Amino acid sequence: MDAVVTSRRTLNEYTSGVLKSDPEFDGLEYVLAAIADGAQKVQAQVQGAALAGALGSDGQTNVQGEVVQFLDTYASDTFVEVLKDSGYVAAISCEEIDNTVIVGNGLDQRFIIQMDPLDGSSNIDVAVSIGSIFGIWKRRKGGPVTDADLLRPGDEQVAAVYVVYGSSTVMVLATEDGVQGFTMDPEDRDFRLTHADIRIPADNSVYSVNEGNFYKWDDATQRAVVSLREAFSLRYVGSLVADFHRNLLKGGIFLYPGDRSNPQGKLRLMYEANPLAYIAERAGGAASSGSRRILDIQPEGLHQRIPLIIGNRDVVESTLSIMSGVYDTDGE
Ligand code: AHM
Ligand code: MG
Repeated sequence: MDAVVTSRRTLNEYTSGVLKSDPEFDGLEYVLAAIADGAQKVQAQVQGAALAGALGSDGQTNVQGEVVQFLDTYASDTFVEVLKDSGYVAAISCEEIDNTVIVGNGLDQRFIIQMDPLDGSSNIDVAVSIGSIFGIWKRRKGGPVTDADLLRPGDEQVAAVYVVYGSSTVMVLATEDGVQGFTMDPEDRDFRLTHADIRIPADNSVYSVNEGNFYKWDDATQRAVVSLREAFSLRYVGSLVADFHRNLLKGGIFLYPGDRSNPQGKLRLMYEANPLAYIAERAGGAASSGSRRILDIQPEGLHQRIPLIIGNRDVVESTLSIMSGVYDTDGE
């Protein structure tokens, strides 16, 4: 058993083997190593939070007006620190921070990170899977980081990552080289390649949506969800990363549509929809806002919300056709 585990490639072995051959990715391996380091720290904190009395909130709210949990702040501070220390990051935008953290404009600082450091906040206190999400863009050449560097479509990402802290801790990385999943080894805490070249299985079996919002949706969205009900089983964790991860590995569609009170839905374009859309497309899936392919959308604000329909391409397309939406097949 041990021999099998330790023979699996570590994240560092994978990134130094694959990314080093392409100058486009110079330094990205250090950014990914920093994310892995931060994830190890956050995972340890999440596991021990109740024992350390670190569950719950001090009552503060973030830029979205949502209550910030102690672990949200810990995760945000941890990832900002490790990403700064990597030496390759110019700027970090984050769900929990109003304004972008500008790290520096050095020659090596060529990446911009948009992150949700701890996704699924409402599940923190009840031992249900949560996660972290990262979109990675390259800084434009020369000069300080500007809004034009930060507000760029998801199509310009060079990589995207999420980590799910569940019954195991898994880091999923998408680059032009495809989608790879690394599981944290409980012995030495290294991430090892366990899910190579992930493709969303053709057999869709699951739909994931907050059915409690049903009567807030417009008629077309209701019709689309009724049609999914008739065909598939409902699975909804309420942590985007956990719902997305299950559907990526097993086949499925996830929806967070707009509704009467929140026409743009709940999820954020830059650090929730864009990274997961990038991963979904590289795994053969699709992601739409209902009217646009997610990766085509020109962002207007760092914290803007967007409806999200993501998963198996054919089911996303058939769902959109009932919602009268489109998925522009410019994607993969
Ligand atoms: P968060 O980033 O503050 O944790 O909020 C996002 C979460 C997602 O993980 C999840 O998909 C969604 O909110 C669930 O919302 P709801 O409880 O409305 O179904
Ligand atoms: Mg989130």
